[in-house]
Parts: sequence; structure tokens; C-alpha cells
Amino acid sequence: MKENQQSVLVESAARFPPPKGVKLSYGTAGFRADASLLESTVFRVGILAALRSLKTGSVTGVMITASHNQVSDNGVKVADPSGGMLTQDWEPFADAIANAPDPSSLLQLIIEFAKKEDISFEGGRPAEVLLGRDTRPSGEALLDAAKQGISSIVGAIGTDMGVVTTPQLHWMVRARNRGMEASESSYFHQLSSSFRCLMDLKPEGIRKNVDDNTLVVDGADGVGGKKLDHFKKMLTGLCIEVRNRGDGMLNEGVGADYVQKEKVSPRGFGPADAGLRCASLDGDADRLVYFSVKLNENDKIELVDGDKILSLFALFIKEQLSILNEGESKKENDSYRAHLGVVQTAYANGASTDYLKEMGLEVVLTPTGVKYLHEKATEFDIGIYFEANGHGTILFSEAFRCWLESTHKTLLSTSEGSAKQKAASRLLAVSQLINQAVGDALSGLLLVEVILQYMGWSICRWNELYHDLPSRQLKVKVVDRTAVVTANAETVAVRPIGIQEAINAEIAKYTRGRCFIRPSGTEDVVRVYAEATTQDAADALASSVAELVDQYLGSGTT
Ligand code: NG1
Ligand code: ZN
Repeated sequence: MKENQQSVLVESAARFPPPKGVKLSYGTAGFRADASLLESTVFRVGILAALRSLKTGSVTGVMITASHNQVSDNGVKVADPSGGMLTQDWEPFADAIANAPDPSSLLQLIIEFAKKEDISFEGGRPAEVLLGRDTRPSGEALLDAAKQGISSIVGAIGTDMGVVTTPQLHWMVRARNRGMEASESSYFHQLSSSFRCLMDLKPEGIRKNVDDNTLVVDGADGVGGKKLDHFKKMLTGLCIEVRNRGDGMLNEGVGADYVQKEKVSPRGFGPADAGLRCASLDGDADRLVYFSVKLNENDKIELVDGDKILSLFALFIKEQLSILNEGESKKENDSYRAHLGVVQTAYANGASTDYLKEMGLEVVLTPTGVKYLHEKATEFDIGIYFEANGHGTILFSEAFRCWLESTHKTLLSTSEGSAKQKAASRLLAVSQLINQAVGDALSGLLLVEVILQYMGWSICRWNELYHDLPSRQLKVKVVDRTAVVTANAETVAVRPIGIQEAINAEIAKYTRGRCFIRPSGTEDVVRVYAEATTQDAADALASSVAELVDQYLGSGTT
């Protein structure tokens, strides 16, 4: 590294001293903390994103958001050139630079890392980073810190994409690296045209459910509500009313996380909405859940969570593949048997996993955190992944998309059944509509809506696909949550020794009992999840296991 580059780094780092006595780590969702603690971290993440761009010769991204956290928090994460999350190999470097105590130790870390990764600061394509932020008031100052971090790598360019949803920023990074236009209008254009295409391909004669014309969306008082309110004008065949568009407090009694965890309606929804199809986005619009308000039961709702969105998508995709493959089994080599798989975590309701397996689908479990689910889903031709909390998407492999495109062309030019050609068109349109970079509440919502119309289903009919097993989640505060070590996608606790046997003994007391513990990746707690055939049984199982955690690890259930 040339001397000029070294001095630029040291001088700019001196403007962003790290907060004293705080240790930050790049968790599943990047760095997250009270916004007042984050300037130095965001500055350093700007450097990291520029280095990642230099290393890969591609555009990377920085998103400033704390998703569903309270408004006083903020956070920062990096989008890799694929549009996905930062490669896990770079996370230890992210931790190291965020915690470097002064400019010279920061410089030292960068020099060593650049050497190890063979990053060249001269001669190659200059680094370019796309920047985005959500609606948090702290976002503007943090964006400036990120820009200064980027420009402390000489020649690097930071391009501000403005206030965007997390999935929009990831989509833009992916688009840029594929030679496409990376703007908000191109994002909306791609979504609205693929939505229109799917709407035009609805089967004839599906009974139109007159009560179901309107979708009411809770925008969490964040960026997603604002964007959807603007975007809905570009959509035909769908009537959307957006509430909580940003006038109230972000994530306070609103949003997908609140609705899914509390199982109550968000602020601004009430008994008058009973029977309507409602959806809720989280603060940065990468999570989506549906719900309907129960008649005469105050704020109680029927929750349609990520598992049920996944099931609806799986049903639709499987149907299109069956149409495409009809009568092809005896022919040789001219039919591509797409490998369809679904990816869930241990938090998926057991009834959803049973339902998917009964459909004949391959179901794989990964540890919690979308980076694990996403990675696993790339192993299929079509991989559908969802966390129960509503974060998920459908990934199409390049090979399958190519096959689909050429098959579609062939089907168009021959007289072969138009049903097949329509199925191929639908799958292609889904691959355009659904975000290939990360889970995206806006694109997910459009796909749900078009499938419901295709099936002629109300939200109640959709919710009847299977009945969720009653479940309970608890958190236990312990002295050291890292004392819990899990295996088999977090379904088994291998440490502390003996705890799994004790948990098994509790589970054995209940019909269809299931229970697991794991250390949270975002809070200082051990989480307990329990499921059984009645709510009382799920509650009792969860509390007896929470007591075990307390006995083995120390102090107090929250
Ligand atoms: P932790 O705190 O590790 O359980 C939570 C969610 C994850 C994921 C991350 C990132 C649950 C049980 N856990 O992780 O699914 O969304 O936050 O935001 O919902
Ligand atoms: Zn989010």
C-alpha cells in the first residue's frame, strides 16, 4: 500500500474514534446498536465494502438499517456482489476492524488483510459501493460516515441510492453486477411487469372473490410503507391500502416482527377490519406476514406466517412444474426434472414441515439466520426458503433459468400444448418478480396476491392449508449464553453436558411434543421454543425447559 493511501486512511480514521468500552460484532444481521455508538463502525464498514469491491472487481453495497429494532437503534450490513449477504469468511475481519482501538491499529489490520487476500490498491478497476438507508433519523449522519469510509480508499466511489428498503439495495447491487440498470424505477418496473405477466396468465373462469379485492398493509411506519404507497399506483388488478406509512413511531406496536411474535393486530387496525386480508412489513421491508383480524375478539388475529407463505409458494411452483413435465417421463433427455427443495429452520411450525413433506417435497433445516437458509437454497434448481418470521424468497439456479428460457421459446414456436407454455411463462415471471438477492416483502406480497387470485382463494382458505401446532417461545437470561452449543440445525444441545437428555425427558411427557434451545444471535439470551398439541401443553413444556436452562446455566426467566 502506497504511503499516500496509508496517510489518507489514518487521517480519515482519526475523525471517527470508536466508542470506549463497547465491543461490537458482525452478527447475522450485520452490526446493530444504539445509533449514537455506530459512527465509527459505519465508517469502517465503508472501508470494508470498498475493499470487498476491490477484491472482487465488482460493485458492493452498504445498507444502514436496524430492521425491526426500535427507532433509536441503527445498524449496518454489507451486500456482496451477488446481492446476497457479505461472505462469511470476511466476518472476522469486520469484527476486527470495528473494534480496532485507534487509526494505526486499524491501518495495520487493513494492510495485513489486504496482503492475505491479495487485494491490490493500484491499477485495477476502482472500488464502487452503492449506499442505502432506511427512514431512521440517525441514518443521514451514518450515511456520511460510510461515504467517508469509502473515500478513504483512494479512487473508490460511493453512490448514494437514497432512502430504500433493504431488499431494494441488495437488488440494485445484483443488477449493477449483471450489467442492468440499478435504479428504483427499474426495480419497480421489473416487479410490476412480471406481476402483470402473472396476472395475465391466470386460468380462465376462476371465481373472483368479491370480498377480497382489497389488501390492507401495515407499513411499520418505515420505508416499506412509503415505497408501497408510491408503487401501488403502478399496479393494475390489485387494490392496496397502506396504513402506518411513516407518521407514527417506527416499529412501535406495528410491523411484521410485532405481529408475528405478539399475535395481535398492529396499531391502526381494529374490529372494523375483521375478515379483511391484511399484511405487515417490517421496518426495512425484508419480512412479510399476513393476518386477518378476528371478529369480536379485540386485537386477536389469525396469523399467516412465513411458513404458510412458503407453503403457498411451494404449492404453486410444484403445480407449474407438474404441468411442464406432464407426459415427459418416457421421453429421453428432453425434459429437465427440476430439483425443487424447501429450506426452513427449527422454528418452522411442525405442521408446516409435515405438510411440505406430505406434498413430496425435500425439506432441509438450517441454523437460524437467512445467510444459512439462502446458501442452502442455492443448492436446488428452485430453492424456496423462509423463516417463520416472514423472511424468505425463491431462488432459481442459472442452469434451470436457461433451460426454462429455451423451453419457453421452443414451446412458443411449436403447436405443443399452451398449458405447458403458460407454465413456463409463469415460472419465468416468478423468477423476475421474486427477489433473487434477499427476502423482499414487496415482491413476496405481489407473488402471494397473484397466487391467491390464481387459486381463487381467500386468506381463510389459504390459512386452512394446515393447522399450526400450538407453540411457545421464551427467553432465558443466563450468565454466559455461549455455554449452549447446538448441533443438527440447532435441534440438539450438545453443551452443557446432560441438558439434552433432561429436555428429552420433558418432551416425552407430551403428545407431539417438540422443544429446543439455542443462544440468540442478536440478544443476550437463550431462546426456548416448544410445540405440542394444545397451547397449555406447549406453554408447560416451554416453561419446564426454561427452568432446566436456568438450572444448568444460571439466573432468571424473562
Ligand atoms: P436470534 O436473536 O439469533 O434468534 C433473530 C431471529 C432470526 C433472524 C435474526 C436477524 C427469531 C427466533 N430469530 O435472531 O430469525 O431474523 O433475528 O434479524 O425470530
Ligand atoms: Zn428486516
